[in-house]
Amino acid sequence: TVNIKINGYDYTMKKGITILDASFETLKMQREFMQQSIPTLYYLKGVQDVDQSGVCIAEVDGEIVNASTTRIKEGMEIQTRTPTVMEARKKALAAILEQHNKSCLYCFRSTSCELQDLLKEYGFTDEPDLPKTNLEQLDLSSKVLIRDNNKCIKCKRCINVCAKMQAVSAIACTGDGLDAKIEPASPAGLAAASCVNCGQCVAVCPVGALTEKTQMDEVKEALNDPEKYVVVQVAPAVRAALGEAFEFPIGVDVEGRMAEALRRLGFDKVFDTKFGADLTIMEESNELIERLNNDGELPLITSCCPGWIKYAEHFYPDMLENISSCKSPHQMQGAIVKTYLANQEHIAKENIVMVSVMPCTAKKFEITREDECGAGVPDVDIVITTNELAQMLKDAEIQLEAMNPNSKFDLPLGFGTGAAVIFGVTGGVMEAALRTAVEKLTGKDTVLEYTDVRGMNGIKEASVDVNGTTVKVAVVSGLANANQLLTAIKNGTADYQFVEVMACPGGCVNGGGQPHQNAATRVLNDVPKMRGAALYQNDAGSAIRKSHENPVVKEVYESFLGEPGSEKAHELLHTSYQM
Ligand code: HC1
Ligand code: SF4
Repeated sequence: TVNIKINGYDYTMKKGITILDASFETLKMQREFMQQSIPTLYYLKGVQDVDQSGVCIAEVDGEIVNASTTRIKEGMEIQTRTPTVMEARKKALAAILEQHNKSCLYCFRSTSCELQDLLKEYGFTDEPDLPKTNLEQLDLSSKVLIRDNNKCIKCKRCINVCAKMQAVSAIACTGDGLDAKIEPASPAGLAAASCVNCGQCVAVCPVGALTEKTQMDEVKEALNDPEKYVVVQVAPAVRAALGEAFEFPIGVDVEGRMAEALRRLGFDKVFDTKFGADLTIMEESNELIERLNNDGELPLITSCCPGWIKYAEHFYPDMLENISSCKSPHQMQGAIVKTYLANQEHIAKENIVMVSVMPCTAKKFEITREDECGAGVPDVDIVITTNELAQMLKDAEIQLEAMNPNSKFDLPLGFGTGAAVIFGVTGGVMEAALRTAVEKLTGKDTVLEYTDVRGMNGIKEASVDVNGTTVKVAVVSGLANANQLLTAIKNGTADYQFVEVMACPGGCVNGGGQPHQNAATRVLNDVPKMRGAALYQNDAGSAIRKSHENPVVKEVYESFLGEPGSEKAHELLHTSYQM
């Protein structure tokens, strides 16, 4: 350890860490109970270590140093807010601002923008705010994302997350500093650069340079159309994060409040994607059992993540046979709404507008895929992200805090089990599938909690005993981890019967459409883990925790679908992939 002083206070810190790390340590100790005293703009834990923005600085022995690259030494006296430091930060911010298109009033990231926060803190006003000239064209090539170089501050977080965590490299960079040019890897734009729409770049962007293509207006239009019967469903992971946009602490489950809020927005039916997830488990466990019993293609790989599906189609076309043919839960749910529910309620399927609220940007792409129209009309018509829902609620002056925490989803298709809610966190689909598949294979009541597949590790494995035979399973999240595991499977160095893949590190809870948390918050909290814990708690508190025990699922099979894997189930609930 070494002894240092920060702003006159004594600390003993681990040798070799940076000044920035040391300042985060003081925050953890709560000695500096103000805010983070060294700001960051480029730095992001696990994504971007070096912060060259010019704001991440401190004064040591009368000299200004970069806090993200300078390491602490015995006896070092660090000042983080001297007039010289503050002036230098202001200059750096002014240089960034000069290049930035200041359209804050209508920017989707207004109020969750790391640059805007700093500008406010450092006393910038609107007065010298001249419109930016030489505006660059937006990259609108993607179906789901918008890249706006006019707002880019060249932090390179998107490049790192896309290359290192997702093994995609759809965004590239030439040049240095504020003159750097951040561009898609293909001149034809992001969509042509093999982007898989995962939105991890959106999640880490400190400003509004990368955002989802919003569809809030389409939802409002449908709600205002008296001819339309507008149904909404909400993904598991949304309830674990929506609260953050309304000042709830991280990891608070707002399921009930959210159901009431959606009703107030005017939807005709408010459903939970949990129902679709239970249905997915019925179909997918049936597929697993068939493949195990009939020497089918193994490992079976899960199919509910559309970022992963696009990645597989592009990078592993020879493994598409391994991927389950099951549609993802919200697509299955849409197909059931437009058939079973349409019959029950005597509504023409063409008049139903199915809206999904998802933590995910790739879901916006998924609904446009071929073979996602079980009833001859799209299963799902519109996808909005958690962030878009938060915005819509704010626009309608619906306060989540004021909603009833015990409000319920509508029946019948708003009912789901504990197995379904953990879909939203890495390992959850596997655990839910095992709860059903092992019981079906052994005919015995099985364990409920498969703890080996829980936790935030990027690659997890477990062995399950089924009638004396060992079934080996693996769970990966983050596409770079998926890439590693699939390479091992292809090379024959790994051998599994069942694999879960989620594109986003930590699973859907960490999706590209979830509320933004700034760099300091991400250092102090394991955000995906805290959101995941809320889902495990939701499962533990559920009366029914196995998908095959969902009474509504049973009813829908009995009166409508027949058996899992039936012809009707295939027509409505399964899909295909393209090389
Ligand atoms: Fe997911 Fe899924 S869990 S994909 O991660 O299978 O988005 O939450 O809705 O469809 O249920 C996302 C989450 C979500 C689907 C389910
Ligand atoms: Fe890369 Fe995902 Fe962003 Fe596409 S959406 S550019 S794949 S990080």
